[in-house]
Amino acid sequence: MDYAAIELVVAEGVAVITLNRPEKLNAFNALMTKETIDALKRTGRDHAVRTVVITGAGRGFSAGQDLADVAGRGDDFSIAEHLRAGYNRIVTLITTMEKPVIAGVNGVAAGAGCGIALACDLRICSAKASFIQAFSRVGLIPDSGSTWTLTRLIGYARAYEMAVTADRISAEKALSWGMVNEVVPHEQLPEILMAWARQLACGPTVAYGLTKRAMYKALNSTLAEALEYEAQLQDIAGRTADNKEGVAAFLEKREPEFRGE
Ligand code: LHQ
Repeated sequence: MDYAAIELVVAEGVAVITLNRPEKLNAFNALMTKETIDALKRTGRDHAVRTVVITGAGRGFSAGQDLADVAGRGDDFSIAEHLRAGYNRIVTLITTMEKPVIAGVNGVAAGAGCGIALACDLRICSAKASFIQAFSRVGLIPDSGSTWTLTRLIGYARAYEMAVTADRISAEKALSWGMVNEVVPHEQLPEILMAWARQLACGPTVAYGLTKRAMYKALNSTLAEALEYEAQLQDIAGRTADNKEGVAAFLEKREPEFRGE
């Protein structure tokens, strides 16, 4: 599709958004931010898309904010507005999209690039991937949701350590800390990433989306509230064609053919 700073390819129920400024390690300039928001809205709305993949072209996933793009802005430049109009929308679109979003972390994910990878539902990483909460290197605090996602994923002490040291965390360490789902040999990342994506795209999409909604709500609720919300959402899942198909397939001892409905 006609983007300049990203690529969007949709096939077999999978949308792949590739951040595409490899010469700048896919740092986010204004155009890339605008196009990423547009692609996430488009893929979120498209019922033919049942899984979204976000990855990077070249040797990086994303180096976060393009610092050259904001360096020349005057005193009236508001970082708060920049975040609200850009990264906050990207993170909200990813986390509220009722289908799985997978980060294919092909290389370094720094600053807001790290935040965006952390906002995805799953992270499948190349052995060459790394994560840097680079913000403190430029005198800033973690943004793009990192204070929320990282503390929940790896706990306060490790999250704070990453923030104040801005050290590069290797893929292996990220795996041992529970930040990522799988680390694979670099050359095999595209193939393994697409295998994950295609498998999820053949799944019960409504249930996957409701699972995401329920788990996000559960992160900030009591057990009693979570039990009640599960009951409400299970009522919805239980009315889907995919629920009927799943049960029928089990009883008939065959593989289910989910349609995402
Ligand atoms: C870059 C960048 C980059 C521009 C690599 N910008 N060119 C929100 C609101 C408003 C303001 C500010 O920020 C934020 C949120 C944030 O994201 S703050 C954090 C911003 N990101 C960083 O501070 C990371 C900066 N980059 C790095 O520290 C390194 O590039 C890492 C460690 C990611 C990778 O290092 P190397 O593998 O050694 O690559 P490199 O540094 O040689 O970069 C390759 C090229 O990419 C290079 O360009 P050049 O023309 O010299 O070849 C870099 O200048 C460019 N690049 N990151 N964020």
